[in-house]
Amino acid sequence: MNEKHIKHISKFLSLILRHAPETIGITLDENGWTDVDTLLAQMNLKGEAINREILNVVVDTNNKKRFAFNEDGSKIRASQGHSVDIDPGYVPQQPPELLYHGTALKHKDSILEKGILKQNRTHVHLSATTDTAHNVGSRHGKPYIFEVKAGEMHRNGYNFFISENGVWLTDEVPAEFLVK
Ligand code: HQG
Repeated sequence: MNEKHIKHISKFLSLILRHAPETIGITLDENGWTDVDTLLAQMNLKGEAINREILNVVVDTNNKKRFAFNEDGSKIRASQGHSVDIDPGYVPQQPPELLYHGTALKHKDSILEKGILKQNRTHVHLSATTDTAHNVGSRHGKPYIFEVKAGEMHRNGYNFFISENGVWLTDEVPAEFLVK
């Protein structure tokens, strides 16, 4: 299995486990989990040749650890990034004083006006480092990084979660909590 194939399967899994499970006729439970055997069977049915060994390699080698198995390995889910309405069940955490949000320069003015909104996803995604935020922002165009006063938000009652793969999640970031 070459890297290109691994990446292809990873992207396909992101589509299925975050956004459109119905594409291959599967469902996610309320916490985003789906049965591994059913997933593999339905992927094969739709022409995506895969078996458990290949799935394990894709999960293990994924650069952002996007997918996780449950304890006994019978279920799989995406750790963050969903647009499908699931509750990952993460426990609220105390965030660091500052977190970062990488976006495109073209969104800067709108964000300064309306704050950071979750758009199509279940949460706003924040990064612990400017490097990561830079990579996230570069996906959308010329990157721009906002500093978010996460500690202050937390003290004002906003919940923060950290996904299994280290992405900070919250519902929204009102503009007043952006560092000017
Ligand atoms: C922007 C990737 C205008 C927001 C990444 C972002 C992340 C606004 C875009 C994860 C806005 C939504 C999520 C406002 C927010 N006005 N634009 N008021 N509020 N936006 O892709 O955070 O590689 O849904 O800044 O690494 O870019 O897929 O969110 O530019 O962790 O695993 O609206 O996806 O992970 O874009 O990325 P997205 P995101 P993966």
